[in-house]
Amino acid sequence: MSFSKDFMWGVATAAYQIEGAYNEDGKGLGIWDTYSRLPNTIKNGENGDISCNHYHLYKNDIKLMKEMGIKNYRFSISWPRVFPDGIGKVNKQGLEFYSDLVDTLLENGITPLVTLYHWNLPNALQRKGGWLNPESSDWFADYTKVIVDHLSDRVTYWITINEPQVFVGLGYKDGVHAPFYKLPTSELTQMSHNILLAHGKAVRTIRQYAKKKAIIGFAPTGPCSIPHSRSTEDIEVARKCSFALDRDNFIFTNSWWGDPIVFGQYPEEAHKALGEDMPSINPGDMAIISEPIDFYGANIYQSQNAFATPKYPGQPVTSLGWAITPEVLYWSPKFLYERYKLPILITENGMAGCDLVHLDGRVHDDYRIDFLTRYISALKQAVEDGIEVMGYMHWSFLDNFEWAKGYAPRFGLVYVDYLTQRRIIKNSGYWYKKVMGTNGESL
Ligand code: GCO
Repeated sequence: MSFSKDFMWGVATAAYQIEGAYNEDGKGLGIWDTYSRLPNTIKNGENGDISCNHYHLYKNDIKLMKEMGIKNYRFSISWPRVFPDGIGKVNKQGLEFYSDLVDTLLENGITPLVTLYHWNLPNALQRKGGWLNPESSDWFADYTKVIVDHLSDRVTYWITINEPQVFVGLGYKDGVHAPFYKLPTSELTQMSHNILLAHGKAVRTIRQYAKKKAIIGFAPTGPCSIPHSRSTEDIEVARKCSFALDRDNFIFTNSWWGDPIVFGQYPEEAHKALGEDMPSINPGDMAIISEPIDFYGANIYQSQNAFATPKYPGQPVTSLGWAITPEVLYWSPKFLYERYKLPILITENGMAGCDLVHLDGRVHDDYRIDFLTRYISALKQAVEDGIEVMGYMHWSFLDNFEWAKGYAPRFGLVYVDYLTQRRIIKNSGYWYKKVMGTNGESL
């Protein structure tokens, strides 16, 4: 047994990282539009103002997708493009953009997977306290309703929130992502609770208003340990590490977010570690948060746990310094599946490279082909061992704006020359075409 016949091969992007057109056609500003202008926040003072100009070039980009044999595309909707003030007045042109995008995808035989929140919170809402405001989950539900009303006749796959671990952890705890805050623990827990409620209310909204069957999940990330050996003991140590939680790291864990969503309760360890700093929970909250979902998304890049997978001198890393640990694409889906018992969708996986155009005009990113061969083979092994995996969305389709790291780290299967907006399919793009076309048999 290998990848199922209906295995979803695809690519992923996020609005702020590729769209550009940050102030066009009635779009409002998000926290990334505004806070990235603060000095000394983003590498080289870069931002997403223009980026890949995908807002204007999406038809070409979709043509390119078709040429590459891409059948599934995970993208995100920019909340401030649709609601310039976050709530209230809808920007018709913003909605039309996403409607046209979906139409163009479908005309080209590509299935859209919509992410509702990939980090660019409307600035107007941040000014009202953002995710700390007790009304934030209702704002998100209202936004979701408008998107569902307009797209659910054509969209089946929905992802509520992308990586709460990272946007809360880096944006509000460590202060290295917009809006660059360092909040106290009690506020971080309350904010988490509000975000979980936003997720749950969005799930309810999609279920209630979708015009056709909806398949819903979210896209978290989290540490995964790789066992030292295949002994039961080592596997259990790695599993335990993969869900462990303490006072300092709780935001970055799998269980802080995954347990409330799937089990309807915060992990026992969280109560112990956080005590009085646990959020205040109103009656009915946990039922909203644990509204049933259909799949568990997972953004998986590297095994990060120093205990089970120690770094060693000369260990191969990507251009962002992330350890190359292919087995993580075996163990992480396995541990997540065995804990949460939901089909897994790999919502992101890929590597940053220092890609460049060679003298022959091509991008010879053989290291990425090597990386992906190893990682996707590990995923294949997981599937062969009975882990239910729905699909694999490569991060990313295009090189793009890598948040605080700017444009230098290139994650795309397609190279972007930001000066001319020319796209060049990298060798890995041609390679991936074959993998998708043979349903993984060519690996
Ligand atoms: C994330 C986001 C993406 C990143 C990617 C590479 O994981 O941080 O979902 O927007 O660009 O993961 O870091």
